Amino acid sequence: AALERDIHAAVAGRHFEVHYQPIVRVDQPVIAGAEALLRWRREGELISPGVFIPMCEEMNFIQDITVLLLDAVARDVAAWRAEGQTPHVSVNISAVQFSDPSFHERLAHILAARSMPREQLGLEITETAIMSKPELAANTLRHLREQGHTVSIDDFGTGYSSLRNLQRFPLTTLKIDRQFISGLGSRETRAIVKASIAMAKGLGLSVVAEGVERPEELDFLRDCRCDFYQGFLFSPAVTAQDFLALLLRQQ
Ligand code: G
Ligand code: G
Ligand code: MN
Ligand code: NA
Repeated sequence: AALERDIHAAVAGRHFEVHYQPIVRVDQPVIAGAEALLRWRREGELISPGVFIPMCEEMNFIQDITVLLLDAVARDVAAWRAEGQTPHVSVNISAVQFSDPSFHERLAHILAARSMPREQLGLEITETAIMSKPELAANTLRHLREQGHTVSIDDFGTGYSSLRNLQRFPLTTLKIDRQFISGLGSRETRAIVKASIAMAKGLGLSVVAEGVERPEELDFLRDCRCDFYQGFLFSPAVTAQDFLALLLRQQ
């Protein structure tokens, strides 16, 4: 209840920060982009989006949060560009946001107002969000692709995964959920991950493995020809400034 009371003030006062987790090539240690992750700074403490995003959805603040997020991303992208850096950035879109039929139009409008190149922004959507309204989702995805965005299916393998969804919807990227990566000690899980990567690549998708923490996990992903990874092995999500430092360091 205290959190719900404070979220009004937090949205109005923009007490949110965006952190960036590097997304790195598997074949060589080069940063390709980042996943933008929101944090709410409340009384010196960082609160996870897992807590406040559902609250914002219930309280009808989710549009405000999206604007806030894209404002911050556009500002950070512009600052990085001034330093000669143009990483790809992907943002998470919840099922509630994605079920708005005018989502792609609102997004185009916000990005145009902030001069943010659309090719530099990707959207991460869960299977559950796509499958709750498949026809609407197909339509929105088509628009997003026409607008130049990449579209990832997030947390792949955790929902009602249907392999057919990968073929049926105009996606560009598959993100393998971190529970599969932390499970790579098991032979069965290795078989699932290996087959998922092969299948996605066969369908022309690129593949990102999430939650990579150990060198042997990265070795396995390299054997499977996975394209990209993110995880504590390389870096947790860091501030925009620290992310820029990581980009500049690799030149
Ligand atoms: O970074 P962290 O572990 O706290 O993220 C928790 C969850 O919150 C993740 O599943 C992530 O996808 C989600 N999340 C992070 N940032 C955003 C955001 O800006 N919008 C939405 N809808 N979800 C987000
Ligand atoms: O659901 P989504 O993948 O969007 O959320 C990403 C979440 O995963 C973030 O909350 C981030 O902090 C967390 N995360 C990122 N890398 C790792 C990792 O290597 N290990 C663990 N346990 N969590 C991670
Ligand atoms: Mn994500
Ligand atoms: Na994920």
